[in-house]
Amino acid sequence: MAGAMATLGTTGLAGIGALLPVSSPQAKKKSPPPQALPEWLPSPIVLPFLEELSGREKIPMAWLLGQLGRAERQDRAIALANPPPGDGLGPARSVQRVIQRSLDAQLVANGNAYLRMHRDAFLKAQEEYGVPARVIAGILGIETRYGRIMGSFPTVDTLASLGFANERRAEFFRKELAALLVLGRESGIKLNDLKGSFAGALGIPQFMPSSWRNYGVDFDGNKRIDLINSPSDSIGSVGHFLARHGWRRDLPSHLPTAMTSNPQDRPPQLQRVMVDGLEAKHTVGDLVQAQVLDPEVSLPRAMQASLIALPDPDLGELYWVATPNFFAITHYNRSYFYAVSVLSLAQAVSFRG
Ligand SMILES: [Ca+2]
Repeated sequence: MAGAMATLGTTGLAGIGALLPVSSPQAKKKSPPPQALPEWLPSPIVLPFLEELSGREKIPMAWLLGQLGRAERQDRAIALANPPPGDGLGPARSVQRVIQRSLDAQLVANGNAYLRMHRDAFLKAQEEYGVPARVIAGILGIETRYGRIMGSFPTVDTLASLGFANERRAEFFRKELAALLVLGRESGIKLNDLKGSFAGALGIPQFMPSSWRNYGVDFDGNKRIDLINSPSDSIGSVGHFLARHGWRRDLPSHLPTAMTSNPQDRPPQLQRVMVDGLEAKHTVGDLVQAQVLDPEVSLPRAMQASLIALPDPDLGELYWVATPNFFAITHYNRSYFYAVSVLSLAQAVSFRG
């Protein structure tokens, strides 16, 4: 992915080149922006979409067409967004393996170095948002290995492909394409230079365009939100995102239990305090009553918490008590295993490591 990095590294957000006549000698050679859609995009659907966006956000149609006019259909992104059933969820689906992968020595070493290098931004995010530095470091490590792997899919082309040449979650990707176009218009970021994941996620924290607009913060004080080149902005934005998705200062994210079971033989008292969704629906008091938590546990009885099951082929299921902070991470990526990865890495990294 080094090639992708090199491209992204030169994607400065400084200019407002998208809005003004460009003056660099290289740019002068470029043909004028296209005023029509590429053939593969279905005009009867895309034109009304752009017209609606143009009216709602007061963006000239010509500018929007200019952004999409050279888009190429991203068949690989479409394939990756439509995995065959069961793909990746087969026998390899093991929480112990997920934890082990997150504790990769190189990843942990990179995390420690990143924490030290950007110490001030991490401490500021911790102070402002109440999210521990190591949790933010856990997210950035799992997402992009600290900015090393940010994706090589051209973002405009990718979101247009997933929104208009693909069925699964097309509505979601159309909204993200709209958010990207608005982001480009209001920030001056050159959209056609942007590269990211096969799903359109961008930058060091892999924010979708709507998250960039809603939760991105300027944390290094240069008046621009730059999640591609600025580690500080990325660190602050992750803290802000988690705080806005229910992270609570000074509370634990989870408590592993020592219990395991075969999924078919789940004890009924566990079943009563368990969830399989993305929010806690019980309290610490309920979990004490169900004998999942020790009565001596030093957590407020009224605090929200639920039990979650984490599949493991060797042990059946492992059970963790998950608090709203655990679930805040699942809003970043809707998967228990994702949150487990982040929290495992978070526990392994430190400023002193
Ligand atoms: Ca900034």
